[in-house]
Amino acid sequence: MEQNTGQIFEKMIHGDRIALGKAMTLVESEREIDRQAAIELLGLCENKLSAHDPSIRFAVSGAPGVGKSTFIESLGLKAIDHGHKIGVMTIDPTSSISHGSILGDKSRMSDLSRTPEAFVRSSPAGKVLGGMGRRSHEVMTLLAAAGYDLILVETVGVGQSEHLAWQLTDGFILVVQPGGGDELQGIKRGITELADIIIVNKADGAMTDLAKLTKAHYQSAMHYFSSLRPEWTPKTLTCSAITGEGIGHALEVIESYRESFSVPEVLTAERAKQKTAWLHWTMRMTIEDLVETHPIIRERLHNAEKDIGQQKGSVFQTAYAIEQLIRGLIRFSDQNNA
Ligand SMILES: Nc1nc2c(ncn2[C@@H]2O[C@H](COP(=O)(O)OP(=O)(O)O)[C@@H](O)[C@H]2O)c(=O)[nH]1
Ligand SMILES: [Mg+2]
Repeated sequence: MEQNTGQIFEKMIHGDRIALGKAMTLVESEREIDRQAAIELLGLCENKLSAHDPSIRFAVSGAPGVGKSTFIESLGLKAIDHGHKIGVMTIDPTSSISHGSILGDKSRMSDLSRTPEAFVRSSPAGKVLGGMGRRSHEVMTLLAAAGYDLILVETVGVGQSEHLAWQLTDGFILVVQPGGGDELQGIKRGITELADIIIVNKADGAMTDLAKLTKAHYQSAMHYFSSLRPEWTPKTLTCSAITGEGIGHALEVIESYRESFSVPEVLTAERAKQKTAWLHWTMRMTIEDLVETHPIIRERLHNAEKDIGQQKGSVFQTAYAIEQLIRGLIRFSDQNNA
């Protein structure tokens, strides 16, 4: 296995897309044997990136239908013209979140997907929180090690997951469409506050003027927020992902963001924060998994639900008893390992 992992690594860092695809499948696999190989592989990537990490990683967020995928395609193609290599992560539309109602993001990016300088990964939904999958941090690591310098993660744009997307990436791009305030676009004020770059998309045809108005609205709203990054003042711009108008400017802003971010101290500190956030999150997921799949706990929960349905017993007492059970199980394994 070890040799195999080394081979995959060597191939993927030298531009072999099949090897990179294999690496991604490996890190997304839940099989124990794959997990071990994935950890080895990720270690090699981490090592390489600690010497030089060429990547900047953005979350691309916004309500469904505002044009995130179309924007990524348009921006990605433009960025490739400027010599970038683009890595994109999206969620498989057959996921439980979108109920298959959202057109496959990868099919929205068909030109980009076909370009050798781009790699578009549609991750299985599995346990995802609004676009950050359990393995998103790993996939970003693989993309960066393979030399993709502009990494874009399309998120689904729901609630608290945006905060996680913000924590795990270098920058937060919020895509909105002309008209309406945050509320009308289904965006919580908190999300606007996270944005480093706000893109008012669909600034074309009859919507052009309204887009300018919307931009002004966001620009004045931004004055009331305190900046979350001392080295950057959030920017608002308009563009059309369909006509390409304004996409060049969006790329310039992204490049200047990258410059402000590429100061070694800033980058090192930010990446350390991201790793820590990811560590905590992935541990929480593991604990949740262990608790939910433990046969004894599962049975107790199942019985508790039945009791609640039949108005039997006290829910507080039941919760307390299960809590004690979980504590007991952890203590028991502690003693075994001591
Ligand atoms: N007029 C116009 N339509 C756009 C633009 N960008 C995307 N759309 C359309 O908006 C719809 C949703 O786009 P999509 O990229 O799938 O949105 P997402 O759900 O945010 O990823 C599609 O019908 C796109 O063709 C744009 O710049 N101008
Ligand atoms: Mg999309």
